[in-house]
Amino acid sequence: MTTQTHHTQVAIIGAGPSGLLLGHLLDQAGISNIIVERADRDYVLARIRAGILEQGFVDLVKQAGVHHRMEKEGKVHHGFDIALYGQRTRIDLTRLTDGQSVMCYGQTEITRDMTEAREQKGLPTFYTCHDVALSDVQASPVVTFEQNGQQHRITCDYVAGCDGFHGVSRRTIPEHKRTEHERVYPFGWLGLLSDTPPVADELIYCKTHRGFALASMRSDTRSRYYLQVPVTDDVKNWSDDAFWDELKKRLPEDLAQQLVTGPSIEKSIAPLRSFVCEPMQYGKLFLVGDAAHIVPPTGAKGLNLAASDVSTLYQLLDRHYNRQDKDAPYRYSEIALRRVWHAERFSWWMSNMLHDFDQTQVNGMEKLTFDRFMQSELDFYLSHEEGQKVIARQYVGLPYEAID
Ligand code: RFL
Ligand code: PHB
Repeated sequence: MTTQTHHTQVAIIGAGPSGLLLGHLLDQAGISNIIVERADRDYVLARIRAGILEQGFVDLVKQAGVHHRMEKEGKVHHGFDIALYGQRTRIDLTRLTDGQSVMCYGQTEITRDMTEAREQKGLPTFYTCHDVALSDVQASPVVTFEQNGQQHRITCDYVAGCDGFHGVSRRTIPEHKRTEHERVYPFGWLGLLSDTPPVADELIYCKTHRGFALASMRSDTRSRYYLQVPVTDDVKNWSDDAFWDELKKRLPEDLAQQLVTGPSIEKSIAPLRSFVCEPMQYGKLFLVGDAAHIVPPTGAKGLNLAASDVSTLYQLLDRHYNRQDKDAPYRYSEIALRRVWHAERFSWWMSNMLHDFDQTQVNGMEKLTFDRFMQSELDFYLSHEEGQKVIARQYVGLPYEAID
């Protein structure tokens, strides 16, 4: 069988939000790129994931020129609630951060927008690729794969590994050249999507004696709710009725009475994990987004962190190709990791504070002691403006590092 050969400046592995956003930004800067994706197009477009975008992400989407539907349909959120055993405190993001906010617009929608825009521009994307492999990434990178019985080979200057936690890019870095930091939590999030009006205008994070719950949304007519469940639980154990019954028990009472229920469109359990791979780079291979790090979703940071990696990498590649700064890309890991660790810490902190740790021992402490510490810490932060500011500043997202 003959092999089809291609050449591009940057080969991008993965057509999720990281890969697509990077592809658009590079194209705007005149840098050629090809995306190689393992799944089929419809599967990629059907995935239900994040819902909250930081301003930095929104700005990047505008810079990439794919913002038109997001601006029309996305909803700016100026605050959210934390309900601590039924007692609600509003975190007024806009007041506490001198004017900032977040955007409620689904990852599913932004992925669709970026996919369609890429097709309209005629930028190359290979879907349903098998046996994707990277070689010679320290000198002259090559990406090989098979698609519909045809072998392909891409030669390129750089490879952006945007292929998520289970992708091939991170595993291409020899084990002795990377350090992986990981914490797996003893619970997961059972998510339910339904065409019902959201129970409130803003998000509500609920800590209760029955475990954590989150009331979120995708639009005025589509809700997204989550329940903390044991990591060993199975979605088959949860009928829609069982989900709604449990949610009502975890929402503040006045809201539980107003909750509109209906059939689920999607229901799944996501495990919670904190993970960082250091460094995020090996020669001419860069790890971007979930390929390099995972945060538990409690701080709404996963997708946003992926976007800040994209911003850093894009700027460094732009300097390399358009400003003759040949060494710029080698700064990627050091710059990206600084923001990664901030988001990891915030997401870990929010997760510790809001979940119920169903164990006799947590971090070497009796569960009861641990819960009391966490409750007291959350109480402390919520009870005064300075504490709320600490939460708000991190929730809207720390500024992207300026690259000089
Ligand atoms: P993705 O989205 O996993 O995309 C990776 C792509 O790579 C493909 N792939 C391969 N392609 C080629 N060869 C291979 N060998 C490959 N292996 C994999 C995959 O098919 C896929 O298309 O990673 P990316 O682009 O870095 O994006 C990361 C985000 O998806 C993720 O961080 C967020 O969804 C996390 N997240 C949230 N983030 C937020 O910022 N705000 C939120 O509100 C939020 N909520 C969430 C979340 C994640 C959740 N789950 C399901 C884990 C809520 C949930 C429930
Ligand atoms: C979501 O709507 O999916 C969502 C919102 C906020 C989070 C996590 C998930 O912290």
